[in-house]
Amino acid sequence: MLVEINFDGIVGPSHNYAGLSPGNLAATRNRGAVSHPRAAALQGVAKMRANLALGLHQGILLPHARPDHHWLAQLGLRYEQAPPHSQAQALSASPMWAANAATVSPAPDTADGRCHLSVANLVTMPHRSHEWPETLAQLRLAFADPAFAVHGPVPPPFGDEGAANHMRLAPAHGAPGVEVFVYGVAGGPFPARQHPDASAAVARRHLLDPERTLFVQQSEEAIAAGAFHNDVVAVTNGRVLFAHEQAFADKDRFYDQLRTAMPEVEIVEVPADQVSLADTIASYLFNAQLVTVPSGDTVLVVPSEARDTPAVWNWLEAHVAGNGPIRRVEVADVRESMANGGGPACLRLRVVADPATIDPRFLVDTAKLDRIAAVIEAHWPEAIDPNAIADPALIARIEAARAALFEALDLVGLLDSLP
Ligand code: SUG
Repeated sequence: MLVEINFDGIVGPSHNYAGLSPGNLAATRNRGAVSHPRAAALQGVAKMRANLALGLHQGILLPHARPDHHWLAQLGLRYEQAPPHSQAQALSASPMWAANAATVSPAPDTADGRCHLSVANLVTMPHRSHEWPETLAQLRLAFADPAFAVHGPVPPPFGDEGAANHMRLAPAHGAPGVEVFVYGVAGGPFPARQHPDASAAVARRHLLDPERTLFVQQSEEAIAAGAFHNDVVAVTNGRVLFAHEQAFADKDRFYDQLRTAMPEVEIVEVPADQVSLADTIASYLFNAQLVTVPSGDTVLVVPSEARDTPAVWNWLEAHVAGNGPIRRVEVADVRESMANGGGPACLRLRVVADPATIDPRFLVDTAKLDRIAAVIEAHWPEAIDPNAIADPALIARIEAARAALFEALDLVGLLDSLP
């Protein structure tokens, strides 16, 4: 039976605020602030627990080896003598944002009836460009069953940031759906991180039906306002598209195409005169998990910043009080991740599959989350000052923390041979 499983990236022990992503306003604003890796990772675990309590299926992706010594070696560097910017790029815990791990096309959408995953190359930002080899190793392990086809990255220079720029609509998770690839062309002063040729390549490799595959340009004004990924201004689930009025370059054309491909689509558009792009970016209203719970209701899991932003909370309350498709709003506290520009939706990768076909080490229940939380409590650094990342004792602590987690999850040695 095909169900949706959310795979959350466990926040790694090196989580810190280095200001590495131009165009990501939270990350650049918090550059140099002291981070709290232990609290960050426990916030992530609490979000997973809340998802389980909603009746959803939950998986995990693991923190990567940080610092990334393989990558530094390719640059002719060792961590100890690397310049500060290279140290920060090698140390980032950015693999936590699993929505950027891969693009996923569930089996009902593909010509060969397999679920296809393409690891994202993330070439635009140096600190993210070296994630894909370990992500690919994890995906190959978790999705080794023939029900899946796991692809390597699209070659550079075509930037691909994975599921954060991909949306799926389907009458039910296990039914054929419409896949929407959102790319960027211009972003005002900021880079457009998803190249249209990368989106097209992923769609071809995933053997999608052109009749049910749409390519849509993200609006320049959205990227310029801080929506460095489409999932900051739009999200889908089931028959519902929930989007800001200014998310797309030509929304009328997109909505027409969507209604043709899926006449039963419900488009919930938030007008700019009720919620500005600035409030959208500050609150991450759309970087929410839009999910179907077992009762059949649609629930939106928003970050607590959405409750703290009056225009956003007013809009949500009015929508739920009216007869809108979103029946309930849940609030998740992921403030540590949010301060680096990553909300509830950034932290998860959605996969529609039969859980029996997935390596059980990548699936969690509350008992396993208890074990993970105990490792985090015992080993994750409480705080990291980004000016102190050269400290060998801190690096030793970070490496030992990940090793303890791998031990607890029975994964020691399984990711040692990277592609
Ligand atoms: O790529 N932040 C991430 C946030 C990713 C959010 N993901 C989605 N929207 N799906 C990024 O910009 C900041 C790291 C730092 O500056 O230390 C960072 O990489």
